[in-house]
Amino acid sequence: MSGESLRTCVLITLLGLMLLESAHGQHIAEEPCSVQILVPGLKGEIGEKGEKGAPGRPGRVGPPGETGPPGLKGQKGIMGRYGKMGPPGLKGLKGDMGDPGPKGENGDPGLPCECGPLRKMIGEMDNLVAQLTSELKFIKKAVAGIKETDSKVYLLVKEEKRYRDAELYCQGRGGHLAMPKDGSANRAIAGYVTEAGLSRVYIGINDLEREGHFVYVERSPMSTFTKWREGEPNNAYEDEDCVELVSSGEWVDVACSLTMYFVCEFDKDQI
Ligand SMILES: [Ca+2]
Ligand SMILES: [Ca+2]
Repeated sequence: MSGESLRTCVLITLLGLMLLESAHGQHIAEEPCSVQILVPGLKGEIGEKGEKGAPGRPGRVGPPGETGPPGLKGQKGIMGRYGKMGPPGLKGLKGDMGDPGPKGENGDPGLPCECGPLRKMIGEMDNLVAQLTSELKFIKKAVAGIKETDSKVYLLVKEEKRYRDAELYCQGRGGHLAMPKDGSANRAIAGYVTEAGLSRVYIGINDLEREGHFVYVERSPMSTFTKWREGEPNNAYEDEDCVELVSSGEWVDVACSLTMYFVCEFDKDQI
């Protein structure tokens, strides 16, 4: 647009505005003028309703819906294939023994027997078995193992016997009834008796040969060590020539015919 026509346009526009002020609502004559008018015009009347627009874009994906009520149970499926073979089961209980079979035929006649040596061997074996049985019985009756000092081994025998039989029993195993010759030996024997829950046992002291003259069961004279309970030995009823040791370790003279448990002693050198 040239400067001339711009000027014309502005002039026309200004003229139009003046006309607008004098005659409101009057249509302004159209002019071939493309210059934008910066001053806003008055609000026009409401136009007619336009045509329906094109459909909008699809909305965003909504959140997952809640779980619905369970539907009806479907029909049973067809049977599956056979499974693999399982591991072998546990061994069953042993069955009853069967009936005895028929008797076999007689064997060939044997060679003549040289029975003398065999009988001798069997006899020796019988003796050995008897000896072992006796040893086993002895061990079973010995209470709670053994007790020992530096030179002696003590064995408590839980079998009630009279004094003489008890000494014979100990002698049969290479020992004697226990002869406590000092405080430590006496304490060892007393402790043994207490641990076994017993109250009294025979020990190897007596005055069988000469009343009031006590000696060890091996006939050796008494050492200086004694452990008489107060008031003992008293030779009650003039019939107490044997000695028991009570759990406190004290000695009491008693009748030799009493039966009670006893303690044997063995020299360590001779075991
Ligand atoms: Ca006496
Ligand atoms: Ca007495």
